Amino acid sequence: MNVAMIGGGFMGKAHAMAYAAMPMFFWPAPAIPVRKVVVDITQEAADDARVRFGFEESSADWRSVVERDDIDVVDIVTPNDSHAEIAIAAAKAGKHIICEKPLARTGEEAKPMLDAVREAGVIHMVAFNYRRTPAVALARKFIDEGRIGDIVNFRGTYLQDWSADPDSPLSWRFQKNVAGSGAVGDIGTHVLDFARYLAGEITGVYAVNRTLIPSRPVASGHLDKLGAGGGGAGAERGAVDVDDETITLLRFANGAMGSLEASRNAYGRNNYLTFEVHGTKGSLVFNYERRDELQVMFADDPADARGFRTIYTGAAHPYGEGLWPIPALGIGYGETKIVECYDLFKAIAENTQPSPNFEDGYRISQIADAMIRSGESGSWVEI
Ligand code: SOE
Repeated sequence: MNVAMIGGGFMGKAHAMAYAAMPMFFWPAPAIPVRKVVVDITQEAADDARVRFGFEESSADWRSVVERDDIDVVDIVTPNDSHAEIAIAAAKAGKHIICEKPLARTGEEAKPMLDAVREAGVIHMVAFNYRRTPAVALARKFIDEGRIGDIVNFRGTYLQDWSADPDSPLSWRFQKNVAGSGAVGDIGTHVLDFARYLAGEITGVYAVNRTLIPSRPVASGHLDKLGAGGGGAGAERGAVDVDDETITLLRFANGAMGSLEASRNAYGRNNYLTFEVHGTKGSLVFNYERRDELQVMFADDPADARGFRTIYTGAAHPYGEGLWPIPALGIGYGETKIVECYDLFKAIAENTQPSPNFEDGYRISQIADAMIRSGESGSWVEI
């Protein structure tokens, strides 16, 4: 199946690698992704991405590319402000779509995207890849099997430090008109995906948000270099108009309660995406920085052997049939994207909607909006 990838940056690298590697891991593959066309903002950048990421063609015009008859799948790996326009055009052209997270800048912007894919009857996916980590999928399996009973509490964090330096650049991720929100939309939404995946639907939020660093050096060029590439301390500074961090309380439809913390300014935390889920019969703990491991505690273990133990994921666990045969050989960011790619093409081949899809993306955008509103009003917001 021919893929048009719109965007050749950091996420483009991850997705291109997954298209190449997916059949090497999951064989027979549900379909072979063909890296047909890559699009970037200039022809020069697109040519560079074509050579680097192994695409057959390059273009600087996404509109004509998404309409091509020979394109089956449109992959949106651009900054958040262009997701809606590209997705709606791709849906109208009858293409299956994978879109990077968050689906859109706001729930209001995400809704017409959901309407468009529903109307077109295409397969759609939003790229919350971390639930594809085998240990996370294993946690879900244990929950589905009732191994920890009814869920009573979910605690999730996503802490990074790539923007902790006040002189790191004002990338698009700090501009509301491009990103929609800050830590809430960029990384808090990954925790929301975990929360919904493991503990069920979220019905209310109470958030405390703040912007810790109100201005940053203006970034040059269009590249998303995260913490690097700014003009440094002496450079012209621009205003940050999004949140830097959030602490949010969560209420779930099933009566569980929970919390979410997100910050990109937490020195020493790199990709500290964690959850702890407590049930009436046990607990599960995960930390992406140790992503081969799931900590489990089952309350029905003998009293003298109770406590957390560590399961290293491998062939016996979710996606084990395709990934590495020995536990602890090492799951990486790339593997989560390979599994995501596998699930997308499997869904296309079987004509079923994968999860998370645009419906989940829309719901998560609504919850993120509620977190921002709650932070402004200082009160609970029902969703
Ligand atoms: C930056 O915070 C970022 O690149 C996020 O946008 C990604 O979704 C996350 O997985 C890694 O960090």
